[in-house]
Amino acid sequence: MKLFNHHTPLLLLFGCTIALAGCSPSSRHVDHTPSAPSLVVHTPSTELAKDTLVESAPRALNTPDANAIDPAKQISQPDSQPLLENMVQIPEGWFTMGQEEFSDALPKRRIWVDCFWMDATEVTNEQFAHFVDQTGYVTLAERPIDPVQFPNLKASQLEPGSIVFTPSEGPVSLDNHTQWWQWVKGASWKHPEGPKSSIEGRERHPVLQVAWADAVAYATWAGKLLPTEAQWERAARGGFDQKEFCWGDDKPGTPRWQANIWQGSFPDSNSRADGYVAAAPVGSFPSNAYGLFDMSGNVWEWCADWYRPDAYFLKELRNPKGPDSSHDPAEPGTPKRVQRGGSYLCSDVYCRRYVPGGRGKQDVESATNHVGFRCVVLIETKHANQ
Ligand SMILES: [Ca+2]
Repeated sequence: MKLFNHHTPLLLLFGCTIALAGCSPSSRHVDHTPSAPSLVVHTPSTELAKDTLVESAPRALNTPDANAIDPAKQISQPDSQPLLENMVQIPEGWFTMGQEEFSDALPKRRIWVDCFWMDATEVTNEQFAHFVDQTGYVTLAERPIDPVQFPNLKASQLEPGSIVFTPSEGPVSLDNHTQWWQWVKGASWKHPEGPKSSIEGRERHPVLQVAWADAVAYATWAGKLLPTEAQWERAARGGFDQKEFCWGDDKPGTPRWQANIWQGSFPDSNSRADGYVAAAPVGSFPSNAYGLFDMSGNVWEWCADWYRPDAYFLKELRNPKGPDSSHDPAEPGTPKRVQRGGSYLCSDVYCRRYVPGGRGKQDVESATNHVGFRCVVLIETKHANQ
């Protein structure tokens, strides 16, 4: 999904126009779990850690040194939680990746994904707060804008902030995101809707207002990775190969709501038929067949892959990691990573991409209050008697 990025307030301030697109507006299983396996954990690769620095740091608007976390802590693991706690093992196997209704999710291909573990839920505010407490990490949305890059801005215009969904007062055309997205000074993961909001009492809600680099920083600290797009879709489908939804073929709400999405008139009136107007506490809806919660709706989830609309033409069919670089014809030159799963703003009226094959794209510097993430761990299983 493409919305705004950390530069957006500046563009708006100067009256520039930017192209806004978005949310489509944008097995057979082999049980690989031997008895009494020993787990060899693949710690985050140096390649990914470097990638974060190379691709994201130059675009950060503050002074990188002021926000760098201790490298020693980046590769350490949380001090009290076993690595695989609250994670689900996803069996190795082939699955059909892609979905006909989205041009950037074609051609459909048979893809092999090795066994891996995935967080059962999206990363919560409580978990992210622990990470911040341990590392002192400062998210992109909390960082002031670099006056060196924007020397003509007044001091008040350099203050940090982020993008917040703001319902319109009435029905509007769906071709202009600025009617429901606003830059809010002081919005951050601690204040997802702006400085007057807080995460108190929302400890079990997914963390919001995190840019791609923020998600990678958390994952690296936790000894985990962001999922590849193939891992994410393999997990989301829960073994229902080529089904429309993560849970099979039943339409949402028939007979029950299996995901936190939007009901009513978008973006002005949410009927709350599924019980939630905004993000719900993780695990509020039924899990899929693999035991994963909120793989559809609630919040978009960052993936590791660069976004390209032609990514599915790549020849790699086993554990694909996606293209080497980003390209979005709608906004050339803006580096974007893939997001998956859709959010509480998705529906069949606007943004159908809450289905398992739907792809999202977003500027790596963007943070909003409907984007979060979850992590994976790669393992090798060895029989105890081997
Ligand atoms: Ca909802």
